[in-house]
Amino acid sequence: NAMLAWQRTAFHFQPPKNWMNDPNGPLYHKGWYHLFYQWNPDSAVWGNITWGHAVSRDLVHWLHLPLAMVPDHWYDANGVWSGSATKLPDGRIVMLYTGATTESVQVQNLAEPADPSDPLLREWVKSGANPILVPPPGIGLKDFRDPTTAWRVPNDTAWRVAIGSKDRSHAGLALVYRTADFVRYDPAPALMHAVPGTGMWECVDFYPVAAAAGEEINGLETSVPPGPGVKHVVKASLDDDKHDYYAIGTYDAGADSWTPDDAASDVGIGLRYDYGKFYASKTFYDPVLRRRVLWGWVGETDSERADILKGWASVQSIPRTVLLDTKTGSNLLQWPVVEVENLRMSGKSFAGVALDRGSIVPLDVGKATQLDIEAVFEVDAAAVQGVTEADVGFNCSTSAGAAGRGLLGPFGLLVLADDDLSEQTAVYFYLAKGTDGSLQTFFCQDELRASRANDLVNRVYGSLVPVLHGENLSVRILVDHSIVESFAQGGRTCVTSRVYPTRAIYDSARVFLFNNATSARVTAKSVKVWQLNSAYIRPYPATSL
Ligand code: DQQ
Repeated sequence: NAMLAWQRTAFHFQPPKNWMNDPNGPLYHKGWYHLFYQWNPDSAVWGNITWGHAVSRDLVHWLHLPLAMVPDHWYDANGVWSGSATKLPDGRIVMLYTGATTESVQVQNLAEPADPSDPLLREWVKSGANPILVPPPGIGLKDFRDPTTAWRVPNDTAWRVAIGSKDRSHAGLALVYRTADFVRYDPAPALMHAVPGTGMWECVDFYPVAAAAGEEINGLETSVPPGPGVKHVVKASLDDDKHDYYAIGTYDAGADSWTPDDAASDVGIGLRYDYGKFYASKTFYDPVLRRRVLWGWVGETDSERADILKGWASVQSIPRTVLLDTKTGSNLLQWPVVEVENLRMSGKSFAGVALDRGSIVPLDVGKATQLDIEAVFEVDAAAVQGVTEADVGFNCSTSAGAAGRGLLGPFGLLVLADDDLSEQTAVYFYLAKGTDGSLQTFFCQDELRASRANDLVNRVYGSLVPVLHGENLSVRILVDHSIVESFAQGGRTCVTSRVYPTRAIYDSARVFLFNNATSARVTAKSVKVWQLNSAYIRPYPATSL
């Protein structure tokens, strides 16, 4: 079926077939980026979880390798679940992961490469000491999973590892353990952090970000200690609502505890990495380009039946660099890794496109199924001034989407649209204005008209995006067949959608600018649209390495 075949992505990472979920153990080793992932060898739905493995020179082109780990011991018989890699200073590579035992108890296990001198790290050996950690008293046997990358603190030789859980009152939490040898572990005296009401924390991540002027452009290695110019991020994947939440705060290395800068936007109740489909993410430090790179699992929003028909489910997000936004101080910046730009082929530029109220302008960009778009918008200041109140209390997800008309929004782009707009995915800004003159900018992505198929969960996703004085509104959009990944204001707010058009496919896909505001005139100051080449994602064995 040509429609289903079209949905396969061209430059997002995918296994050759079947079900994939969380990214696991990303690391850099001897010239290669390694990605492991939760994979079902048998079908396009979750189950029989093993670790798939692939390597890349540039985080864009991939070579699939043999499975790294399969459920072959009592302590992981029900699944080799998520985990993280740690590179020790002596070159040793330690992989910690969760095993679901024969009784479905969640335990932590240790594995290491059979031959660390193999740049491809093809063979993994599970420790004879497994399991190296079992659920502690007071923690449910099925609420103890997904060890982080380990880190060290000053004046102590022991490594630290965090593990996600929840308590009996439904608080989500991160536990910390200390270990000298990765075999024996002691619980830290206190929790790293807990947030009432947030439920099970899956795939906790913990890492430093640079906060000092001049330093903020680089990522930090995981063991960089707290101090002036360093902040620490805690991320949890909330099992209750399947979103990845982060908060920025301060790590107390003596107590192994962490405190958010702003308690009102704590982990699980505040900011998300992505307001769309993006879950169970994990970062790693890339020593070559001195950056922290984020991977996230982007699942399907079509039916299980459709997944079985097409024979696969899920992609990984484009790897994103993560930095602290030192201009706002209150959020991270996520941006596609720079190597993605090497896929850019022919580009088209448009400048000063006037978007009057209620207008739709087609952009002649040629083929429009694999695109990289950068657009900058300016809203007519007089129009904003002239409005006393507009859409106070606006919310992307409860709004009517791009079809709704407000005084100062929506305006932006339609991608994966067909000529008569019977299908379209809208990526847009929407301004709200209070009677006190305050402006709020929302960044939304509307899937409601993305497809005429009827087996889909389509939503309007999005959130507030900080816009500082004097800034234009800017967006970067990656379109890759069935995924639209969008980054507003340099990556302050991100939204990822899976979409399944039935008409806006192959040569029928188009791009439009639109402005559906009733009061604001908008100018698309600059729009650049590149065709993106397909990445090589080759099966193993490859003829050329
Ligand atoms: N996926 C894994 C778990 C993790 C969950 C199992 C998050 O380790 O908590 O496939 O998607």
